[in-house]
Amino acid sequence: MHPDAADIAAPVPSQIAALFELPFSDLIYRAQTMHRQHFDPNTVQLSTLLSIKTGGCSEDCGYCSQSARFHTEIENQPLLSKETVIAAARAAKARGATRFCMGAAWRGPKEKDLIQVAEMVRAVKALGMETCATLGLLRDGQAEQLAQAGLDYYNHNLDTSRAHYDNIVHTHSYDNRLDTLTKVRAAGLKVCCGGIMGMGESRADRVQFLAELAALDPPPESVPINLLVHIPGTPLSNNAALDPIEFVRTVAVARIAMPASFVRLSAGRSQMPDHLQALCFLAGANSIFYGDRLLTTPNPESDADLKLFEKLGIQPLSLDPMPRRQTAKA
Ligand code: SAM
Ligand code: DTB
Ligand code: SF4
Repeated sequence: MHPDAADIAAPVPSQIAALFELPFSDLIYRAQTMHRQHFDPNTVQLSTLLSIKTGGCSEDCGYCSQSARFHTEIENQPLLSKETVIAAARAAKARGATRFCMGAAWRGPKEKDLIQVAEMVRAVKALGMETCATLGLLRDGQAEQLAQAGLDYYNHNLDTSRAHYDNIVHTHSYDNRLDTLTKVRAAGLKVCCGGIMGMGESRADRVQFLAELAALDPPPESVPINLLVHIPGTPLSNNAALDPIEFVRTVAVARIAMPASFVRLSAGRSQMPDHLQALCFLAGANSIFYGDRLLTTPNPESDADLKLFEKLGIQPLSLDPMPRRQTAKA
């Protein structure tokens, strides 16, 4: 946990709602001021994703290309070999990523799967990278197995408000997700937990969603804010696009509500012009997914991201302990 996190009282929904209502410039000023109290404003953390098991998932999450219940265009892929995963992690490290996140299209891992994933985690950790996994719901003991293998972060998103969740997912519940987050914390892992904007939720849902995240004790160390990627064949494929200014507001409110957390500008960047991404960084986003693929959809090319960073004077975060003011401020 960031040392400041324990001192920060979680904002209640009415306070979060009031932030959303602020004039845009006032909101961005508040977010930027808060950001500068906790982080170097010109440093952004880079995580690379790899889908280690793709498609054929039993769940019915209405946004997802990988549910076996929807007719999408993805190719199913069983669990990758450890060698393939190591090669991808090495390449990510060579490009400058500090964290490698392994994602699997499971409701949750079976015991035999987890043994193999634990081996992958050990190998990626041995490369000197931070490790993250997103494998779905965990049973008792599984988070501990991952922790023992050297896992740093577990990604498990609440995705939206409790009230809206039931409109999007019917095969597991919000409480199932919270239960896995409790197990992850109890095992001593860092929590990566965020959501998807633009799933037809109201602003009140975004308020409740951010209040849920901020009330986790401690708040997640990493908060991915995804913009829905419209996947043909999924129930949400024809959803109206979220107003980009409302998306930036959501990033800014997340920054203020969880001042010591890394806020990741996540899925959806391929659809965002540079100036919209720049506004998100100004609003306090300080992490991205880096590499030309997310799980099943495209992400900006690394070269394009590095060019954008250069234009904005942004440095990638390094795990090297020496560089000045690169990590969260103590
Ligand atoms: N199966 C595991 C689970 O559901 O937790 C891990 C993989 S799942 C694909 C991880 C996260 O990816 C989801 O919780 C969601 O936030 C995000 N995601 C999936 N499809 C998306 C889409 N079309 N647009 C934006 N984010 C998406
Ligand atoms: C997260 O919040 N976003 C990532 C990661 N955690 C696993 C996944 C984004 C997926 C976007 C759609 C796809 O590529 O399938
Ligand atoms: Fe399965 Fe995860 Fe996709 Fe839901 S989000 S369908 S659990 S892969």
